Amino acid sequence: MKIDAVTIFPEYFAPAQLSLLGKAQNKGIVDLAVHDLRSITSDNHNTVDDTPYGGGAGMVMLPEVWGKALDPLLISDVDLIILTPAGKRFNQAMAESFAKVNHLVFACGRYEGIDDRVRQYYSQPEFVKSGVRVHEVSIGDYVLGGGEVASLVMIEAITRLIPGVLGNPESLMDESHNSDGYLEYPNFTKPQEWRGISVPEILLSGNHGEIAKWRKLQAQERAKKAH
Ligand code: JFE
Repeated sequence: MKIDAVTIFPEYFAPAQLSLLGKAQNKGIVDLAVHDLRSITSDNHNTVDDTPYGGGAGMVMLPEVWGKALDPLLISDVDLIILTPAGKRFNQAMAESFAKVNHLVFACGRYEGIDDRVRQYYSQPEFVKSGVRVHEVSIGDYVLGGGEVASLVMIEAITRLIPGVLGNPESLMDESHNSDGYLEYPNFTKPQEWRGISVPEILLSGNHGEIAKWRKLQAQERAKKAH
């Protein structure tokens, strides 16, 4: 999978070189390119923002700069993800569907976000015909300083679902049970007793049928408390 991220803070993507995602890049399964939006600017001050029409607080990112950055990336068969707190909420189903695509482009805004005409422009029928799909996505109901951290969250959730990225495909198999609330049972490892607290006996029984039943019950109890 080809992934482009466009940002004025490329350093936010340094953690993408670590762990599973870093290895996936070394293996050639994921090809992540981070583009510095400032390098696209042509004025002496590297301006990327201006005051909002209609007034109000803060600054808005210039469509001209974003157009120059995105035009060469949005050729065909590509999903453009514009991060915004007003977008569709990212979830596991969305991660699974994005894990199947060829090319993702993350537009990471700052300030009060990107001039809305950027979204409008790449949503036009000519782009739809050439396979450009635009998505406005939020990772949750809180306001971040910009789209970088949200993109990193999405990239991690998506890329670990690509075949060959996760070392052990069995840990992905269990996640498919998530819709029945199977994923969120409590886990235990050695030692059998720690600071006076014992591992539940059932987990030492070797009875896999009973263990599965117990885990399902535990997950359901947790789900009741959390949601
Ligand atoms: C940007 C900002 C005030 C945006 C109305 C670009 N889930 C999620 N939370 N926050 C974001 C995503 C996010 C994504 C991109 C962003 C926040 N900001 C900051 C500040 C109002 C805003 O939009 C700029």
